[in-house]
Amino acid sequence: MLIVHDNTESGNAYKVRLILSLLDMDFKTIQYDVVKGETRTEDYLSNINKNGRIPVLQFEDGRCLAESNAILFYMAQDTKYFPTDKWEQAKVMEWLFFEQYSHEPFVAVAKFILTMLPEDTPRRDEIPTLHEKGYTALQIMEDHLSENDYLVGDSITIADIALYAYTHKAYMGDFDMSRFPAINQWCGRIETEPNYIKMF
Ligand SMILES: N[C@@H](CCC(=O)N[C@@H](CS)C(=O)NCC(=O)O)C(=O)O
Repeated sequence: MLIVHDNTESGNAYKVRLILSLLDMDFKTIQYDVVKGETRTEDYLSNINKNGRIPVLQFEDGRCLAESNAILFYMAQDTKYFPTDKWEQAKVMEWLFFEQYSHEPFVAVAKFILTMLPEDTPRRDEIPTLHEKGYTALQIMEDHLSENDYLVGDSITIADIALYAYTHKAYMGDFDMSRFPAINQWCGRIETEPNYIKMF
């Protein structure tokens, strides 16, 4: 059976659980406390991911694939979640890179600091900058989704799955999501997909 090296608080890991569920695949999870450094042990670094992070998808033959968006791409090929048209494939990649460089480092990290670290952490000083950059990313999504039901084409792809993961929990990083009606409607569309599972 497939194994997800996982943490239930992680949107990156949730992307993996969500695509596996949407594809109706069986999997089990192994949980790691990332704050306690459980992904940084010698055993984990040697056998699961030398980059010391979850998520990792481990196949029955033992091979391990890290990086949430690489896992989405691997699992979605030849399914309805990855388009066949080359331009649309490239547009999916555009959103996946956007997610990793312009969205996740701000939207996800604000949630991490406010929900996973102690209330007196000095990292709370980062929140204003994270909000400024996170709001910029969310506004880009809002502008696109005001005119389109999905990020690419006219049905759900891994671009939507990747961006949905941290966007639908952005309020936990104190982002005011009432500013983004098109994003909220798009989240609702994703949540009607057969075999959809919640993050928590
Ligand atoms: N680019 C990676 C990011 C993975 C990542 O940052 N994982 C975090 C949890 S969301 C982690 O494992 N942190 C533990 C650590 O860095 O020690 C992906 O998309 O999978």
